[in-house]
Amino acid sequence: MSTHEAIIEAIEGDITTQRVDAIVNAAQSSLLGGGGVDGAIHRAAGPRLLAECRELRRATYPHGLPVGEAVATGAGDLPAGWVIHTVGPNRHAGQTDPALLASCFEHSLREAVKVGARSVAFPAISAGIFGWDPAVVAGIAIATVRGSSYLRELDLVRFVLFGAATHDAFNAALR
Ligand code: AR6
Repeated sequence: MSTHEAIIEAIEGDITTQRVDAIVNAAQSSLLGGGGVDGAIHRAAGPRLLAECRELRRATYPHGLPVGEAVATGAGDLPAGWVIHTVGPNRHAGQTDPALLASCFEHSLREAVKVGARSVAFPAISAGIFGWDPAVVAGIAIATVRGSSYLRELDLVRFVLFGAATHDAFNAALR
């Protein structure tokens, strides 16, 4: 019988330097880059990532990636093997449904398992430019990952947070 249990942890750091199989990008619907963690990931990954995103837009998502969905690409120059792009709900645009944010985490895990990743790093999706309270994001993130059936296929889910306050919020949610 398997006693496998994935580790779920939270650290303070920069997600672009993580040596995990897949990192998750808090993207925008256009998939063509932006500010925040999205900008940092595209800068560190280099032009191959943008080229893959442009191709995804052309071939699969001509109208952009919908909020709550997730899609995987290669990771360009990053140490990770894949980038999983997901679009969080934008509070400033009235997107306040927690189910939309939960679906970002769930669909990202699904994509990770689909490409064969065993370790995944997440940022605090929607807790920056999209205006969600980091403590609320932390609660939804941890509950969704813990409850996900995809967790059985993974060894590690690491939340990589910018700033002590967000890190504290995730540690509180883990306890
Ligand atoms: N590593 C880890 N976390 C980071 C990093 C990094 N390198 N850089 C920023 N963060 P945000 P959102 C944190 O704004 O709220 C973009 O323009 C940041 O401090 O990146 O989902 C996209 O293109 C915050 O805690 O994402 C979209 O248009 C968290 O990551 C929009 O912003 C998320 O902040 C998405 O907004």
